Amino acid sequence: MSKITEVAELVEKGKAKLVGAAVQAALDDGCDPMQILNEGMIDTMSVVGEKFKNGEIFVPEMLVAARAMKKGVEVLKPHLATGSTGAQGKVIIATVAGDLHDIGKNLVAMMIESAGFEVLDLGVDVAAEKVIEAYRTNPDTKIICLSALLTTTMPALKDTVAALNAADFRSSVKVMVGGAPITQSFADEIGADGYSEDAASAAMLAKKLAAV
Ligand code: B1M
Repeated sequence: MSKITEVAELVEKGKAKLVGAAVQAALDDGCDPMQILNEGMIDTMSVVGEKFKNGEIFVPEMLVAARAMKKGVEVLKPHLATGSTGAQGKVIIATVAGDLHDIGKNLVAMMIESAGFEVLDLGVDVAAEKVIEAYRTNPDTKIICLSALLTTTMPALKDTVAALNAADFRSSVKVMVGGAPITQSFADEIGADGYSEDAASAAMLAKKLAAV
């Protein structure tokens, strides 16, 4: 079995205590960190999601798989994040109200940090007012990044962007959105400045938006 397949199996089974060592073994074996992340972890979460959808597993299994992935990402982080933090400016990031998914948001935060930004992570289930309050306390923020991972929290994303669009500071900050159910056309429709599909392209987009 390949080292990456081992990581994938441990993530899927939710073996949080063993994943770190398996990721380290894959790195020691010369595997590309991005490949370990994509094939060993992100693809595995899609498998977990499919199994959940088909009724083969339930919420607790999804939760332990998520915990295991987080442990693996901790070991990968120094190999993925290379930038000098803060040089590009400040970014606020949050998962919107009603949504508890944070793995994707954390990866976006990590890649954006790695691209040289200082990241203020507000966590999950964040109300629009909290995002606005965070900007007011950090008016040097260049970009506000919002994740929504459920179709049922897309309206919360829309409302948060609407609240930001109505704020007096809107012309001083860019708003980026993303998450599995989000598309470019939804981002355009709700009035965000940018959308990207994954964490790596989110970091590239952040650099582009910060330069405008
Ligand atoms: Co949930 N869940 N979940 N879940 N969960 C999904 C999302 C689901 C697709 C599973 C399925 O049915 N196939 C489904 C949503 C269906 C839908 O929306 N129609 C679902 C459901 C239904 C639910 C509950 C409602 C289940 C229930 O209680 N009955 C519940 C809701 C809780 C809530 O939020 N209120 C729930 C709960 C949970 C857990 C708590 C158990 C756990 C989350 C733990 C955690 O995050 N700490 C969980 C998990 C693990 C998943 C799956 C299996 C994996 C999510 C994940 O981490 N993916 C997921 C299935 C799936 O995704 N296929 C599923 C890996 C991650 C790297 O990808 O988050 O997409 P992702 O992030 C990507 C991109 O989207 C993008 O970049 C990231 C990295 O490449 N991106 C951005 C994200 N944010 C971005 C921001 C940007 C740009 C790009 O710019 C700002």
